[in-house]
Amino acid sequence: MDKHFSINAKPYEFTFSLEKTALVIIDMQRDFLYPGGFGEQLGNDVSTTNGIIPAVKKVLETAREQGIFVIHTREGHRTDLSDVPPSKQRRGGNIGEQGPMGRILVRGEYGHDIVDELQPVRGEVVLDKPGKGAFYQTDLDIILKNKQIETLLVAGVTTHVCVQTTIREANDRGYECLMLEDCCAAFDPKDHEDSIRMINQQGGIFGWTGRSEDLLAGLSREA
Ligand code: TIU
Repeated sequence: MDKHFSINAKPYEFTFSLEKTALVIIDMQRDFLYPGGFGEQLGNDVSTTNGIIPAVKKVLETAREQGIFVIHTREGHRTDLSDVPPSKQRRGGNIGEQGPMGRILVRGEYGHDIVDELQPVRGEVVLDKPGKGAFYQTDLDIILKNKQIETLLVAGVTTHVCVQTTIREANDRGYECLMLEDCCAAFDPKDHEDSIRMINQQGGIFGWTGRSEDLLAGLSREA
């Protein structure tokens, strides 16, 4: 029997069915979270992004216990960089260059993989994406359709880049999204706060935003 839940969120209560929901964890890769990676090479302070790891871990563990379908995404490219648009190569950081954790944002490199704390387990989808949005040039939409998923719980980094782009793409495709505020981060907290407002404004123009403690509390009481 499917279970339904209702949790406190903005702009109003967020209701969802367990069977039709996926947890999508965006780009929790060493390159964005650990010192020496892509994020830091772009001139950012990674303490803001890696600070969310414990909150994301708690939600991931709860999702596993509850049987919520889990998808992890990774931003990155082929080793020959043939899938990097010239514009991204020019303006997208040092893609392909050697860093302390391997070649920046290249698949198979240590820095490209998901942080130790959030490593996927058997049965979870790992989705490699070349762009910021998780739907662009990936099979995410067909995976969600095959699983009859209608609702996405979204965590990850960075809020204003890959998280927002993915939520906007999902919203246009008819999915209901709850962005987990304390499970997302941007290098600059202002970008994070502005993103929350952009998502839940105008009656939820792109979806809902809420906190993981409300999600976890909601999951312990069926609606
Ligand atoms: N995952 C993701 O957000 N990719 C980025 O490039 N983010 C930046 O903030 N640069």
